[in-house]
Amino acid sequence: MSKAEEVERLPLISVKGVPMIPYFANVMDEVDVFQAHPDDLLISTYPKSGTTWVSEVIEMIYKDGDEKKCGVEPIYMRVPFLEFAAPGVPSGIELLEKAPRPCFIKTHLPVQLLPKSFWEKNCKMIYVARNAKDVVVSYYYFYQMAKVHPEPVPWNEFLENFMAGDISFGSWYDHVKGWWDKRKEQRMLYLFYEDLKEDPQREIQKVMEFLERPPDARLVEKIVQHTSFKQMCQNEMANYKSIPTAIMDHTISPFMRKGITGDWKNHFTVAQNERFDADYKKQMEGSTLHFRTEI
Ligand code: PPS
Repeated sequence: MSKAEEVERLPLISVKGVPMIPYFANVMDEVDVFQAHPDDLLISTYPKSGTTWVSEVIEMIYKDGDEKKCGVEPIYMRVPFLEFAAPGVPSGIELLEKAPRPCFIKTHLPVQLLPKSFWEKNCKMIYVARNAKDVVVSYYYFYQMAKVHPEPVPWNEFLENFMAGDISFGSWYDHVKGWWDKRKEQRMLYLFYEDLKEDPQREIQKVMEFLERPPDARLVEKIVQHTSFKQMCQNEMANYKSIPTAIMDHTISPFMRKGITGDWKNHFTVAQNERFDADYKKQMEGSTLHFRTEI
C-alpha cells in the first residue's frame, strides 16, 4: 500500500464537468457502480457545511446517546466517505465493502454524480447546507490544511475560484440547488447549518422524527451537549486529529476551526462582499432556497 507521505497537491480534474481531487476522480468508476442498501442512510453536503457535526448527531441517535459506543472509532470510519481516496489510508469504497450494512455514508458529490443505486433503493438522505460566505472561508482554510487539495492560493483568488465553481466538488450554487430540487422526490431531510446553530434541540428533534425515532427530550439534550462545538473540538473520535499529518495538518488550521456563523465578516472586504452579493443574486436567481449569513 502507498504511504500517506506520498500525498501530493495535484490540479483538479474534471469528472463529467465537476472538478475533483485526482485521488477521488480515480475511484469514481467504482463509486458509480456502488450498491446502496435500502436502509443505508446518506449524509450529503457540499464540503465544509456541517457534515461531521450532523454525522455525530446521527451516530448518537442510533446509539441511544451512548458516548462510549460512538467513541470506538474515528468518525471517518463510522461514517465512510464514499468517494474518498488518498495514499496510505483506506478508500471510502474499501471501508464500505467491509462495513456491516446498513450503514451511514458521507458524500460531497453533486446530485447528478450520486450512484444511481441510492435512488433505486429509495435510501433516506440528509442534506446539510451552509451559507456560501461561511463555506468559502472554511474551505479556504481547509485547502491549506488538507493536503489532497491543489496548491492553496491567496484569499481573493480563492474567492473568485469559488464563485466560478473552479474548486473541489465544483459549484456550491449548483450543489445546494441540485439537492434542493430533488428533496421532494426522495426521502430527504434538507437541513441548514445556521438552523442547527440557532436551535440544536429543534433540529435534532427534526432529525429524530425523520429517522422515525420516538420523541425523547433527555436524549436530545444529551446529543446537544455531546455535539457542541466545544465538545467536538476535544473529541479525538470526531476532530480528525487521528488522520496522518501528511494528509491533514492541524497546525496549519484545525479541522474544528471556529464553528460559527458569520466568520465571513472577518474575511470579506467591502468590495469583495458587494461583488459576491451581485454574483450570488445571478447564480441563485429563480431558486426558492434562502440562506442566512448571520443569526
Ligand atoms: S468536511 O471536511 O467537508 O467534511 O467538513 P464539515 O464537517 O462539513 O464542515 C466543517 C465545518 O463545520 C464546523 N463544525 C461545527 N460547527 C458547529 N458545531 C459543531 N459541533 C461543529 N463540528 C464541526 C467546523 O468547525 C468547520 O467549520 P469552520 O467554519 O471552518 O469552523
